[in-house]
Amino acid sequence: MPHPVLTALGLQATESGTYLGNGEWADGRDAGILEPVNPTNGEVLGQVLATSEADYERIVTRAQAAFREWRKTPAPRRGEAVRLCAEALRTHKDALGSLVALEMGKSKPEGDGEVQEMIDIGEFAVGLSRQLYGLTMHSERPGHRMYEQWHPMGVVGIISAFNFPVAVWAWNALVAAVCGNISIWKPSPKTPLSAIASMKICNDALKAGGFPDIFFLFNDAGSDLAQAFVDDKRVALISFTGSTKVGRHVGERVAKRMGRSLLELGGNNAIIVDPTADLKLAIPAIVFGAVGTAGQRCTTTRRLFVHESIYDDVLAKLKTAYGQVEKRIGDPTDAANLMGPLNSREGVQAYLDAIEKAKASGGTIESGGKALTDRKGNFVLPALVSGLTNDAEVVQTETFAPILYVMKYSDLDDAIAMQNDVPQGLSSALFTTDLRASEQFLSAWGSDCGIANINIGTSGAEIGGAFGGEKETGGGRESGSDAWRAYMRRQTNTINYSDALPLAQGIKFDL
Ligand code: UN1
Repeated sequence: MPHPVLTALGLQATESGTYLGNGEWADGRDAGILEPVNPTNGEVLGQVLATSEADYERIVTRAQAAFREWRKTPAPRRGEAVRLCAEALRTHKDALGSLVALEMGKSKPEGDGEVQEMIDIGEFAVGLSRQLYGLTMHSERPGHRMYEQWHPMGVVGIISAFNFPVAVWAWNALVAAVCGNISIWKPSPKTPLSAIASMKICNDALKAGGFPDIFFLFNDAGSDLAQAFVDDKRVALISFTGSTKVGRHVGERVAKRMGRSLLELGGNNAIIVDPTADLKLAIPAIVFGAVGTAGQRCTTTRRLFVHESIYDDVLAKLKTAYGQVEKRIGDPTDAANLMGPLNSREGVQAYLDAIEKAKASGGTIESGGKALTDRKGNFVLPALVSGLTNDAEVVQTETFAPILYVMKYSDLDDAIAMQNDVPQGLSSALFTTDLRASEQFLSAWGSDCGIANINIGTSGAEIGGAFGGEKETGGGRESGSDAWRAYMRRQTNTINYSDALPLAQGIKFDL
């Protein structure tokens, strides 16, 4: 019997991981089987039939054919298709949020929050479908008009990570769809069921609304198909979310074939707490940033710089708060719990290795630092580590687990310099009530990250802004603002309505 959370979404114990279009799901078993594991108890949640090479070819061919039609559909009409998806996601929010919590291991409110992000980006994309604006320019030549317009790219590839198994797809796919693209999704092998459920919800809504296929899905049991996908010239854009290590490889491969890539890679995000900070805000923001999603967001708070005058007080308050969190670690589908398990055994090992390294480098474990071996599943205690400097190797490394390195500073310039002194550049925050400190942090000589916040934490970004970061975070931007441009090609048009042929720059070429 499948888990009731799967049943609620109409999923069986064995599901196809391949959506071929035309309502068909592949049923071959030859390409291997994925077995996503419930991180709460180690039990296999279901079987997902992986995609064969032949079926991958079928998907790309069908996606290309679908694009030839979809690009002719007016953008506001494409928006209507996305509106139906957002509406269907709203109807299924509770069930899909529960599946995300179950399969990924994040808390139920965070699972629901992820589905809310899908709905929000869908609604954003509907509005966007009437706002894909280009500029008009004044030509230097008489009787000439210049303007630019934005055309769809074609087939867009989306490779998503286990930590946001559904929202990141929606950020990409729903925006890409109103832009006139067809998308092919390769989800994380750790969370294929959440992907299948999302596809079914959206594709059913499209079909009921009389729309054609615009979303395809494949699952790879190994990494051969994913490699082929990245190298596939027919895929105009690869949007990759995941580790810096894999992202670097993806970026290089896509660049080699002169494709376009959008990279959302690792973060090593910091919060600075200055002497004027309102600790009523700072403490819960730090704890949610460090402990939320069990430290498995790319925006998770991993480093904390506290002014020396309040350091002892802040550390004591954090220890108390961590003690409260410890009492509410457990089954993420139970809404009473604040923290679920890590997604995988490897995640637990990475956490334990980092704790050992922190100790060996002279760090003090102020709270947590252990795996919970008294129960099944991948549970760990969130860790607070003091006594390390920002240049320690373990502090410079993104460990995808709830470990917060707490450091002291005396001068804001130094704190900002330390915050910036990591390879990654995703998210950052300053807690202050001092206008000068706030403006310095947000200035060109302040935070070097793609996201810089005042008096809110590093994670939990809204979809309305462009999301992404600099340096080894990869430079990509997706979701809101004008991130849609990444999914379109710009065309500059000059129209001569005069009866002469003047050349630009005054060049004479008289025959
Ligand atoms: C991610 O961790 O990959 O800002 C994305 C946040 C979420 C998205 C995180 N809105 O935490």
